[in-house]
Amino acid sequence: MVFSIAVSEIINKNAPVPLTGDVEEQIRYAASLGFDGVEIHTPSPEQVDADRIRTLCRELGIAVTTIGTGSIFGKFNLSIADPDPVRREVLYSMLTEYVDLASELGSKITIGSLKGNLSPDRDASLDIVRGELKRLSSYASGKGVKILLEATNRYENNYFNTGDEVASFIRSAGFGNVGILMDAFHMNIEEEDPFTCFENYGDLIWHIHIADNNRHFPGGGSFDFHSFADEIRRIGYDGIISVECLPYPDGKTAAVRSIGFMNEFFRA
Ligand code: LER
Ligand code: MN
Repeated sequence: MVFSIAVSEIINKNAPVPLTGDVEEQIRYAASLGFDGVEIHTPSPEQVDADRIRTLCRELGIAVTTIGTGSIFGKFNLSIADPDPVRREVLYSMLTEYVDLASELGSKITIGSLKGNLSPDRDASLDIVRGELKRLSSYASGKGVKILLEATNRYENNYFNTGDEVASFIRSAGFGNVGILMDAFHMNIEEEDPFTCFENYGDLIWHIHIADNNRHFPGGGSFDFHSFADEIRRIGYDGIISVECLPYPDGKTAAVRSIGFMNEFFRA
């Protein structure tokens, strides 16, 4: 199992990123706590110094597990479901920069909040989403990069709210380099049974986010992580589990409490 945590240069106590500020400093801190990986959330991939980050991560023995794109949804209100082709073109060119960075860092990219919302003609809107993901996945494939498509709750996005929905979409579109990102916080809202739902698409789960039901560090709320850990073991998942929680009561405390919890619940 690879234990990872979200880091970002953007300091925002309302965003579910525990370690914020200077990214290199946050990576050092994550490594010092025993994390095996970090996911980097950034609105400006072109400003991330890939050589420095790669060298630092190699020195510390820590991986970059994925690059989060959600902050461009927040900053520019762009999404892969945008009905305006000109805005989608702008977004596509930004996303190719994320893919380039991921390729240099040996990581994946996440499409979560960036899904946006389908318009009332859901079928036509889904065709747009399929088309955008098709060209992005083919660009990413040429760079050896995989894409994580996240199931997020209905209050953030009006489609792909459950793992089943994301799995059927990926399978029917036939994307080879797109997998599912499941997030315990969203699952607790959307899944009929968050402790058995992995059964049908375990092979497609390439990344897991954890936070408690209140989006505090795992163990800081009432989500049943015992049953969740059992489910993860039952499907034989041995991949990345990444903390994406609020910096509550502060980011460092959230990170310390998270790694302690993960060692107790998820180390085999
Ligand atoms: C948003 O709620 C989320 O979970 C992020 O991983 C999406 O980018
Ligand atoms: Mn998430």
